[in-house]
Amino acid sequence: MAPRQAVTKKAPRRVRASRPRRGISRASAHPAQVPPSGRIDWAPVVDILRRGERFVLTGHSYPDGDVLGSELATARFLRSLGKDARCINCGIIPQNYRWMYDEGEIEIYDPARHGSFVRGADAILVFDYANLARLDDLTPPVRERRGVLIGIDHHPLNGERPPIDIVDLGAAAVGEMVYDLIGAMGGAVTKEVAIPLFVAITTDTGSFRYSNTTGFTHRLGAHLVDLGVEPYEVYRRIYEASSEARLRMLADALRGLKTDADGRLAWITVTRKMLDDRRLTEEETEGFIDVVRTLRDAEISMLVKEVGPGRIKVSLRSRGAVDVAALLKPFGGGGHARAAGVTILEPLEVATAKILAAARKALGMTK
Ligand SMILES: [Mn+2]
Repeated sequence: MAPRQAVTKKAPRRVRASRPRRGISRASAHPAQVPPSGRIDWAPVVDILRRGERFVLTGHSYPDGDVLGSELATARFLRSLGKDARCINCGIIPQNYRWMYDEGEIEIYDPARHGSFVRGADAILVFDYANLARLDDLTPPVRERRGVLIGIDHHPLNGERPPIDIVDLGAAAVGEMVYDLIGAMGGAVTKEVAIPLFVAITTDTGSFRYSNTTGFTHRLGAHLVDLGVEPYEVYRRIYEASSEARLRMLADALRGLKTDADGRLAWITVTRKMLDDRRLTEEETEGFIDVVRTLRDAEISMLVKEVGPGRIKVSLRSRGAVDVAALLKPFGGGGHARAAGVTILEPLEVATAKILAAARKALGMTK
């Protein structure tokens, strides 16, 4: 028999390994009606959130409903514990989420105003990021941080990850994970927290329709409705909020609809000129790809967007046969198997041709 080895060093911190909870038992920690998913060990995060006082909540630049909802719900919960929690993002906040928060509750990162707060925070929580490169302008102060960097995400590994990284690939939205976290903290979800959580979940699941939607998603949605969320109000404010210019630009883009591979591949393009002509900003194309994907035969749907000269954003959606996150990986992109994106620094035609070639190949087309 081998001699027992003496333990001389503390084992390195392994976030996903199971470890004893400090004074929190699962059963008593979750007063809400919907039990947590049980897939996540929140102990390291709970500890940091309990001890810390000042927190930065953020996510990928040009935040979507899942980022905004997750950080807003977490911020409101932390503030209810008397903590200083600020939501600071890069990019543009889409206008159709403006109703969800009070003035100043979500801030756009400004080095002069926020740099020292970010650097000095006890913890920086990054939601739904997939890759730390997506923090954009927040990258320098995050690198110079004094506190802990915590990732909370449901994307598969794609590039640099934070030192504490909580990943649940089974979560339909990061919002589901935040619900779990609040439960692990022993907190109750109030209406003010329920609304952004519902936004996070409904936007990432295409209003509880996409294949990531689970029974848990619906149970949690029902619970949030019981807490006072009005589903149609949320839907109306997010999806029935088009300006006339946006709808006309969608019409312009749809007139240019193209298909390939016997219709298994479909895409539309939005050029810088189209945006400028209608005086629209790029985030106003959110949802365009959902119109393309309604095509019966389109296994891959694509939105190609010229956000600047030689700066092309491509979004892909898959019916399931093709893993579009894998398809975009060689280009530095990422996301989920059925929804992924990438930014390519090439002229529009070149970027489009490259992605089309990769998509045709993924569909088994030989040329
Ligand atoms: Mn998400």
